[in-house]
Amino acid sequence: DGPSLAVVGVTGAVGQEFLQVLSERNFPYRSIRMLASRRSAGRHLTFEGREYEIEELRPESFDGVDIGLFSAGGSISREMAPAAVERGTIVVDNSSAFRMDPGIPLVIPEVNPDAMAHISLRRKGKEGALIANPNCSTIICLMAATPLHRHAKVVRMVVSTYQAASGAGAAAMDELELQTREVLDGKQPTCKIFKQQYAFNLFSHNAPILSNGYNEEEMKLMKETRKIWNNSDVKVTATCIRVPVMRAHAESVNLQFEKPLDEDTARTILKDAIGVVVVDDRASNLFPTPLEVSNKDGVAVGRIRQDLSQDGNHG
Ligand code: 2RA
Repeated sequence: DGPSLAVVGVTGAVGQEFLQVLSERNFPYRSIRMLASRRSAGRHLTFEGREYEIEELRPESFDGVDIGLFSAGGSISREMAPAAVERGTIVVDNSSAFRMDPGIPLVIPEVNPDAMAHISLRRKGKEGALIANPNCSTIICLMAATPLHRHAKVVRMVVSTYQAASGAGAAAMDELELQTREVLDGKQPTCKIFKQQYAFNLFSHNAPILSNGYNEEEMKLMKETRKIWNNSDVKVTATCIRVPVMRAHAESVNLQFEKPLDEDTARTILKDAIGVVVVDDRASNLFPTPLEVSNKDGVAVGRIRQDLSQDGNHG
């Protein structure tokens, strides 16, 4: 008789991933409520051999719900997550709505589980709680960088991301496929999700650009890293790019440490890190690729090497 669940945004790309992972991990739920907007309410979906009716998301949806998994955008989370918490639900929110709230834990379970240690299902009086899930590009970066940080203290991190269509949702993945077919057929590509052609192209991430010249995606990575590492001094800068790949973001991460860290030690630390797989075959020139890691949980790390620009000899 495990916890009762609610999945908010169940028809979206992440909502579907929630169900996929719950099933893969044999999560011991007692019951699940499938919640979405009025547009999807009434439709049916089958999960683990049972048929469910998708219900319209309302505050009352959370009566008796132990855990609510949210991924329906920031405005829905801002509107509905507090109502769920009031009803005693532990909310895990995938949106950016509460990530930088000082009182809300921003958690990567493999990295900083202690930030949510005070929240337990066996809580007295069933008071609810809210846990914020970091942005995907932050998560994959810190899964690899944190074990190294804990060993040699990162003082500066420079990240370039190569983000897949999946980060922009199911409709963006559909548009990439459609455009690819259209371009190959010599037709004008349909550009609804992104203002420019995406197939056979790449562009600066579609998040709005701020007055400082960074886009919101880059600011998320920079701010969330400081919060998760509980270190406001670490220098972080990022450039986020959208690339024509269906799933799995890729990143280049350059780390400067306070203490010396040689390549072999870094490699050993990464090999031992939870949720990290080292794919670094120089002889065959084989390194992580999005196709290889799609639909897998681990973060694949390769091209591990000293930064020659830092140790005086320039190769
Ligand atoms: C993206 N990380 O890829 C953002 C949101 N999922 O667009």
